[in-house]
Amino acid sequence: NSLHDFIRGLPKAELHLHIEGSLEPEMMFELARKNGVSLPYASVEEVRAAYDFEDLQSFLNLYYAGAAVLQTEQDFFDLTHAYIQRARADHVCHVELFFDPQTHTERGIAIATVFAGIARALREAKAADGFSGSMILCFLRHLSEESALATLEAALPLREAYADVWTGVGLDSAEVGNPPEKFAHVFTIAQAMGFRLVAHAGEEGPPAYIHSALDVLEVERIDHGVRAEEDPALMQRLKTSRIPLTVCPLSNLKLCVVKDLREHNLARMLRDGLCVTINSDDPAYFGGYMNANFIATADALALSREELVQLARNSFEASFVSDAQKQIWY
Ligand code: ES4
Ligand code: ZN
Repeated sequence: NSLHDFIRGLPKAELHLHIEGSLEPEMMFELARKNGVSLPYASVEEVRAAYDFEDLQSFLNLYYAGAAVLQTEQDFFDLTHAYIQRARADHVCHVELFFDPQTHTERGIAIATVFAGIARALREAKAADGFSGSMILCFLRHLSEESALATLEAALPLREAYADVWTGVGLDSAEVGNPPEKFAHVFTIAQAMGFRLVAHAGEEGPPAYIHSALDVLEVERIDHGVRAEEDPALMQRLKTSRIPLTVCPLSNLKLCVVKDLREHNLARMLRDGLCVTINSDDPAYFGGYMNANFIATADALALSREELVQLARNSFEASFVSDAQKQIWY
């Protein structure tokens, strides 16, 4: 299929990728054995069989359980290195990856261990073949704002040492019942410190959460945002401001945000002029990395080559790299 080959060869940026969500069952088992962590599954096949989700929470339960096998700096390096290899194979040349320190510090892992392993893999890839990557620290929204503030405070001593890779903060985990405004203070502080800001909004939550992510948190991108379509005024706002949406089609399918990819609103929003991007979210859990997301979406929604090029261009436009670097990429 020549359209599929065309997709594979397109240079792209990935802006919505939870590094803990790139933990493949094989590595999960290997690390569990090495670190003496017990898993509630007997085999890799059993783990894969459990990846049948009803909603975001049913996924998060498994995702946090899986992440418990990550313990050492080398584990975080190996995880990130494996992701980068897969990304490069998909012609992803830039990633702004999410990581969830609270998932690890709550288990007694030092935040410095998490930073060191992820950053070493990103730096090594940059030195080896120019692969570009940065890190967005995400706060878990099911936890308190005090916990988010404590996490930012614990990370601040690392800021200088990781200035080349740690560019932003974000907000993820269980959306409904945990609106953006719960994290107003921590985002105000992060903004004053010069961090770039993003938040998950409008995945399962209502359009009002997208409004408050923009107005209260003052984020520069919306992660998911697919429920924006329910609010015409919001759609107009996203269109005129070119606030990017980092959409994750296979994630939306696996978490039953849509029941069929052919019903996904990605093409409508793209054709309406919004800055829509395609991303993989948690590729080890949702059935595919970047190209799998592009190909499944292109097939389901009959995307044209021009539209696929627009999606790839949008990914660079929406990235947090310098304008000079964007000029080079598109
Ligand atoms: C996530 Cl799909 C999704 N939504 C919200 N939080 C997350 N963390 C990891 N994947
Ligand atoms: Zn996500």
